[in-house]
Amino acid sequence: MSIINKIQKKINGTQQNEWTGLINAYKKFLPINSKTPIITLKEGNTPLIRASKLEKIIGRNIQIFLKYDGLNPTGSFKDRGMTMAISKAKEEGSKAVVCASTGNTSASAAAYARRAGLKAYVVIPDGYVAQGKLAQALVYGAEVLAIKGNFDKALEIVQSIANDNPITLVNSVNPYRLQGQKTAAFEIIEKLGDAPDWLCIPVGNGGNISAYWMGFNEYYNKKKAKTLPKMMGYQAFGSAPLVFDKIYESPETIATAIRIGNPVNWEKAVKAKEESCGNFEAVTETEIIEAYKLIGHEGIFCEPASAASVAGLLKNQKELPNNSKVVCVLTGNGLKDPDCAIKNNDAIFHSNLNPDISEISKIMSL
Ligand code: AN7
Repeated sequence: MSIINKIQKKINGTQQNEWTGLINAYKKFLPINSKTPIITLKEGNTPLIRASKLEKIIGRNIQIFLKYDGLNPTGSFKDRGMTMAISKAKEEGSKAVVCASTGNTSASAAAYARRAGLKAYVVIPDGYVAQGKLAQALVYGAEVLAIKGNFDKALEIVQSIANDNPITLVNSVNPYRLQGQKTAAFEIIEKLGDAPDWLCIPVGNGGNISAYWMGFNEYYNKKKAKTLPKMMGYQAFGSAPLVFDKIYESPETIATAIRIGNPVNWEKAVKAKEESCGNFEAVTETEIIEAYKLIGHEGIFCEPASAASVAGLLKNQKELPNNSKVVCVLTGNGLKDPDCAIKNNDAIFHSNLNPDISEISKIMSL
């Protein structure tokens, strides 16, 4: 780059190596063209964090990394897919988008639609969306339609509406969503120098596991990775259609993000599991909360659905050879679901104290 260019870039406020979002970073791998308006909040490039306490528990020289996708702009991995879906909707001249959501998709769709100047309608299961996610959808200015029914019903409704009306569906049936989400696999390979042995991931609709598998395969085929990981997908026991190969009419779990009884990417998720010689497994509510707390001990706060990845790893650890490398995907930020955090922790909380130095210092046993 010439001196003039460098100075120009400084003046424009963009440093040479500044991260400008995953579409800019992975243009070559994404279905965009010179006319695509890039709608971005600089999503992607999330940290891969070594989990030393978990490594101590599992032992056998197994390396564990947490892909903290809860650090995306709206606090979940959905932003990876949404930057693509909304950019393409804008390119295609759409004026409005719609989605069904357990919460994170609605937060992300609302933010990116707002930025693009599109109207967003989000259909959610009334009473089953975590507070933080609902707050986001409202602040980003979506129109929220809460139904007396679960996510699966909401999806059925929005699919039908999007079929018959000029409105873009931004659930993971929209192929651009998975295209954007596959970039998380690229980032992992770039950081580790190869794919891990296992990729542990929570599964709801099966979109993300399919996107990761696509990403790992693309880098493998381009010789940017020497190996492919086993895809290990985890669902909550009360909501485990892929594990037990049956539709759940009334899915239930504390991990409301993955409270999904009839995954729309069913076949793709099964294909990812089978081609990779991976596994689907159900984890209990207790196992999810235990993992949630252990992740907290690493100094990392994720939402309960995300903790299913670590719960699953702990459950399946005996199948891991010594010296393996594992990545657990933390799909959403813990701040999304403060109710769960306040009800499920081992912290000591003294309330109703007098504002008195000696009383307070006594409690601190100083
Ligand atoms: C934190 O927001 O389906 O298997 O509507 O929010 O790709 O569905 C959320 C899903 C995992 C499951 N972790 O991913 C929605 C929604 C978190 C999530 C999943 C979701 P998929």
